[in-house]
Amino acid sequence: MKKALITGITGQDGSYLAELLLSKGYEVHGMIRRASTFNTRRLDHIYHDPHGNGEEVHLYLHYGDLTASDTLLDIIYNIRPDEIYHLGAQSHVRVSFDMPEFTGDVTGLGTVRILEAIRKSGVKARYYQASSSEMFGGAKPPQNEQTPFEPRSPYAAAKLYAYWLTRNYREGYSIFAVNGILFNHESPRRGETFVTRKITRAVAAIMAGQQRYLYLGNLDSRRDWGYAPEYVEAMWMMLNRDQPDDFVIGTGEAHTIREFLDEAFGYVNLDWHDYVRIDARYFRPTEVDYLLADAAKARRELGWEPRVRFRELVRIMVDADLELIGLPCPGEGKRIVEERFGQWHRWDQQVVSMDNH
Ligand code: NAP
Ligand code: F7E
Repeated sequence: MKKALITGITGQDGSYLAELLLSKGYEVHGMIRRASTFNTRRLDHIYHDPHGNGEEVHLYLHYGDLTASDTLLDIIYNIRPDEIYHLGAQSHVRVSFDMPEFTGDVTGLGTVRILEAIRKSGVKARYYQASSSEMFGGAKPPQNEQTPFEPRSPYAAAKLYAYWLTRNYREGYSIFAVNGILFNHESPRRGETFVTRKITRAVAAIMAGQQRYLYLGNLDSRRDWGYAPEYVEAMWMMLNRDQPDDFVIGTGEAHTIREFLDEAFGYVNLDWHDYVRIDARYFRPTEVDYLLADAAKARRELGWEPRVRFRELVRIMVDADLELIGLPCPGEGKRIVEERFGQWHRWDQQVVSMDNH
């Protein structure tokens, strides 16, 4: 049985990746942060208490933190994983302007702490680095593996540091280390303060009569949005090939926030102009205007191809948020997930928070 370690297992991608690896027969270990409240709501449906009811246990959780090298070394040395998926990060771009030093510590230095733990422990683990399209920043679209980086936020700069460290440890220490340069990917499990989820939650709350207005920032930026469960498959593919290499992953289709609003509100026959207000606090000191993936290399060398397109993604997310709030949903998104992925994932554990970055 192969063993995998996932940092950031409590996040959107971590939870989907844990499900994928369990379905492939892996023993999965996840690093979680100690918090005063539960932070495992995205995992509760796959976690079994080791003292429990005789169910087989293949998912184990360990306390650790990306700012504490001792925990990283302990976990890696003791588990001796075959594959490490490093997904943990302070991942919010707007927040990285409020907390640039912290973001550098967690998102940038956290990576070198893990790479050093691999090197010093002598564990022969393959390593996946969650690199980001944000690293392209101001570079002209479409962006691919050859596009020069132009980071425009503390988050992007921290990810770029981690990107180069990953390449350096691959070249200098022969570690099987790869960068997955993933464009935005979303789902019903997306953090509530990223723009897509903020919009689909608001659609549901407005329909339920619980919210009057939705406050947003810049509506003109363009993003290449895909469906997160498909992106974690690409992560696994990158670690399960003969040679380590870096790959861009995205749909090749970009839309503005306005277009997202059109689709999400239009799906339930609302006009977003009646509900959306602009609040300057959501603007960023420097914006990334246009991200569009050229994922031809992934298509060619990994055989990876996205199946869920923009319109379908929006419908999946709106259906899920309507159900979460207790309303009937039109059901087109739900049907797509059931037909193509076999199950309508559980998100009913999700807390509806008032935080609004
Ligand atoms: P996410 O939902 O924000 O999850 C981030 C994870 O990192 C959470 O599990 C979080 O734990 C953990 N974490 C944060 N600070 C930590 C620390 N100091 N020590 C240990 N763990 C810590 O992010 P995501 O959307 O799943 O993205 C996964 C990774 O891919 C991130 O590195 C992100 O930057 C990168 N990425 C994401 C996208 C995207 O569109 N989603 C695109 C490109 C790259 P808590 O639950 O305790 O907060
Ligand atoms: O913003 C605009 C905002 O925060 C998208 C992370 O997963 O993807 C994500 O970063 C766009 C930006 O995602 C609001 O200005 C307008 O232009 O959803 P977002 P992001 O910044 O693209 C990359 C690939 C990552 O790696 C990151 O980890 O939407 N926008 N109004 C808004 N954004 C937010 N959050 N909130 C607003 O009210």
